Amino acid sequence: NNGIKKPKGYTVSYHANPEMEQMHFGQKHPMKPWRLTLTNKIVMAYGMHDAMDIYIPRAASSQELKDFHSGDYIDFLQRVTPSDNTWDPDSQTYAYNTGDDCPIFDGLYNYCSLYAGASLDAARKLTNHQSDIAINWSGGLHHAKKAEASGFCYINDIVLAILQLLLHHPRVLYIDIDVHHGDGVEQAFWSTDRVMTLSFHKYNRAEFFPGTGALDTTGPLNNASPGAHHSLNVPLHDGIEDAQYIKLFEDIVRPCVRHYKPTAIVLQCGADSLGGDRLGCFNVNIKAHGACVAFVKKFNLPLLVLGGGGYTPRNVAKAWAYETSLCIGAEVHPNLPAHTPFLEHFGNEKTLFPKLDLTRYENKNSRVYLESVVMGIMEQLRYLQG
Ligand code: TV7
Ligand code: CA
Ligand code: ZN
Repeated sequence: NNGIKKPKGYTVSYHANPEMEQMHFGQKHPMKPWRLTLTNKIVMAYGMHDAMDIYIPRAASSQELKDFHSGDYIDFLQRVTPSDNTWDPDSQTYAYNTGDDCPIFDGLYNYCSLYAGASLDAARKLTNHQSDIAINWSGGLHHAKKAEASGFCYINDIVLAILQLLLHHPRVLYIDIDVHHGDGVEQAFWSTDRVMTLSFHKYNRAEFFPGTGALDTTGPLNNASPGAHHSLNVPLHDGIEDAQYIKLFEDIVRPCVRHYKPTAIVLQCGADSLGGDRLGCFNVNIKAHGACVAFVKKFNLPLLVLGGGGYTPRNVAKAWAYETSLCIGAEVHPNLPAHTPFLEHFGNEKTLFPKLDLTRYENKNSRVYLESVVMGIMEQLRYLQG
């Protein structure tokens, strides 16, 4: 096992608690915490752990969770069990929007406090200057609201981590490449100019979850609110391809950094934007997904790297392992090491860059459409001057 040397001049930390990887949302549920085991196995098989500081973070305390979430919602998560009847006949819903997307399973509170604890630990390593890049693949659960679960997310670890960064940083840029709109983070920082949120996602108001994130949703409409023009959205159609996605990402992120001048960046790397994802509808390959991480790294700002969605576990694990290698600046061989555990799980594609199934979604993003999206974003950034 020939490990990888620590990068020169900067420190990368990796925050993972294996306790949460055994959790089950339910048989048919697309969210598989086990994808994190697969990710960590590939990372370790390459010897990448030798190049990073590895932490097994403690769970977040209920007090820490309440820094964003309402007390009654956290108390509910803490005491609820799968056998409780949380159906409310008056509102015809389950409590706090739990149900099919956000089931109540055994160990739910432990799961939530572990992934939130890992993001908080990662953020603190950045604020106390022990890390330059901190990675938590179990985090990135961007849909959770103050007092409500949503879209497989219960606790918004991203909001909690950004609140931690804001104790030391005047401006944080949040970038979200999950195929879904990062609505929970956008909503939490809607009326402040200390966080700029930028989400790339499939957008179709009626047909694709969560239905928000139009190009003209940019913050409070009242220009007197500090949050005006600080929520940016990049709505996309089915089937966007590598070259288009990379160019779009760079053409938008570059001016966002130039105009907003963040002092820290949080990057949510949801892997459901990969081609062949069970829930996603883009045609992005692992190299192109990783190119976004590499591009953000080049700004040399304190960087928090988080996971998110990703529903074809074998591809999720490869993408996040590859992105870990980009963070440490290591060139790794594309072939998975022969001693990688679960190697048989990858069939005959024992490489970091498998041929993804790009046949399911025709590309509906024209050059003209993408140019109009970039222009729409640039128009918002012009308000930031001065
Ligand atoms: C960050 N899509 C989360 C993305 C959250 C997407 C949804 C499902 C789904 C849920 C299941 C399931 C599913 C095959 C897919 C309007 C509904 C339709 C529940 C069945 N199979 C992230 C959330 C999205 C649950 N929800 O951004 C149990 O797909 O579209 C919806 C809402 C109502 C609820 N029903 C789905 O990636 C982590 N859910 C199988 C079993
Ligand atoms: Ca997104
Ligand atoms: Zn998603």
